[in-house]
Order: sequence, then structure tokens, then C-alpha cells
Amino acid sequence: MRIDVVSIFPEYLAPLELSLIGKARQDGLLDLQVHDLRAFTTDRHRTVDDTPYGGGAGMVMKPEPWAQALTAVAAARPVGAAVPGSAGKPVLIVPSPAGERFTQAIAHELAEEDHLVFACGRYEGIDERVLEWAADHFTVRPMSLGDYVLNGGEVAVLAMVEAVGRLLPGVVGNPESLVEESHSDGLLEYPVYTKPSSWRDRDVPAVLLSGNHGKIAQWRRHEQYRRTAERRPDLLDEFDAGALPRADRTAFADLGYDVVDGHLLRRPDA
Ligand code: 6GU
Repeated sequence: MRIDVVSIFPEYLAPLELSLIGKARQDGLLDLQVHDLRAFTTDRHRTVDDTPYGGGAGMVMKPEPWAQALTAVAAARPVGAAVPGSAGKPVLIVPSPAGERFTQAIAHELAEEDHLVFACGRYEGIDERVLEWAADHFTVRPMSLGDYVLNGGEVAVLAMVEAVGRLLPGVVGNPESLVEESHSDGLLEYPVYTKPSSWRDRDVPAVLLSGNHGKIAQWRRHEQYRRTAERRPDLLDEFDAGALPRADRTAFADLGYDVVDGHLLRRPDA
């Protein structure tokens, strides 16, 4: 996969040289290039922003440096680009609190692409015409990490590149670990423990020491239900409860949920 990141703070992306993603780049699994937006300015002061039409606080990123930068990176499209989701165009991801919510499902979608471009806005954002213009050359996807505000897209890009990069073939050593993690099945992960079995008067749940793999799998699944109900009940709206074994229905009943038409329904009295 090829990834280009355009930013006025290219040093902000230095952590992408570390750990799993850094290794993937060294191993040639990921071709990641970071570009300084100011390299695409033409004035002496390398200006990237200006005051907003209509007034208001803050500054807006000027369109022309972005058009120059995005034209350059679109031309760097990987050769032999066979194209799954995006009709031959690279995907332009624009980090913004006003974007679509970035999820594990979207990380999987993006991992199928051959060319991702991240446009890091700063200040109050990028002139909207850039996104309209870019649609001729890219599949444009404004993306938000969640309902809070960052100063710019760089931190969000670190998160999204890591989430996508670790799904690329060969990046995570043991692909099994991608299957059993939070959000891969729409539930939060079960709690984990390691040695010693008793630590500061706290014991590891006995079932995990039992050697009974069926029992262990059931306990872990029920812990996923319990945690998800407690911390992220919104995720249970999407959960397919159609084919749950009786013990799992009972586990949900204990958490205050009934199964109705394959969906979980919170009991009003619970
Ligand atoms: Cl993706 N970008 C910015 N600037 N702020 C955010 C965000 C993204 N997600 C949440 N807040």
C-alpha cells in the first residue's frame, strides 16, 4: 500500500517510523511518504492560510497550495493499481471533527485500497472548494475520530494510519490477534490476565486456570457481553442475537436484556 500524508508539520508524523508501522515500512509492506504543504507554495512567506470570507475567528487554509500538493501526490499513484472500492482513484482522507466517524469497519475498507492520501488541515480548516475540486481525482472521505476537537489532523492521521496499517497482510506477526480484539466482532474485548495467578491478594478468575477450553471461551464471551453492556451499550443495538445459545441468552437476561426478533432489547425495569 502507498500512503501520502500532507501537513504543515511533517515532523508530527515522525512516530510512523517506530514500532509496527515503522517495521512495515522497512519491510516494504507500506510505502509511506510525508510531504510539507509549504513546499507547494510560491510566495516568499510560504503562506498557507488567510482570513475567512464572511468573517469569524481563526484562519482558513488557502486552496492553491493544496491543489498543487494533491496533484503531485495523485501522480505518485502506485503502478499496477488494481482497484477495489474506489473506482481507480486514490482515497483522500480529510481528518476533521466534521467528518464521518472512523471505525474498525472503515479501517478494514481502507486496508483494501492501494493508495491513501491524508490531507492534514490546521486552523479552522481547508477552503471547501479544495474538497469539491479533489473529487475529480480522488474518492474524498472527511473522517472524524470522535466527538472532540483536535488542533489539526496530524494526531488523527497517526491513529488512522496505525489502525489501517496493522490490517495489511504481514504487518501483524500473528493474524489471529486481529480476530480476537475489541470491535472485530462488534463487542469490547474480554479482560486478560498473566502470571502470577495471585497478585496483591487478587486472584485470576479460576476458570482461566481450569484447562477447560469450552468453559473458558464461554466465560470470555460473557465478559465481553458484560463489559459492552456496561461501557458501550450503544454497540449492543447492532449485535446479532439471533443464534445465541441458551447460556448466552441467560447471560444477557442477567444484564437486563431480552432477545426479541434477533435483537437485544433492554428491559425497561432493568
Ligand atoms: Cl479526524 N481531526 C481534527 N482536527 N479533530 C478531530 C478529529 C479529526 N477527530 C476528532 N476531532
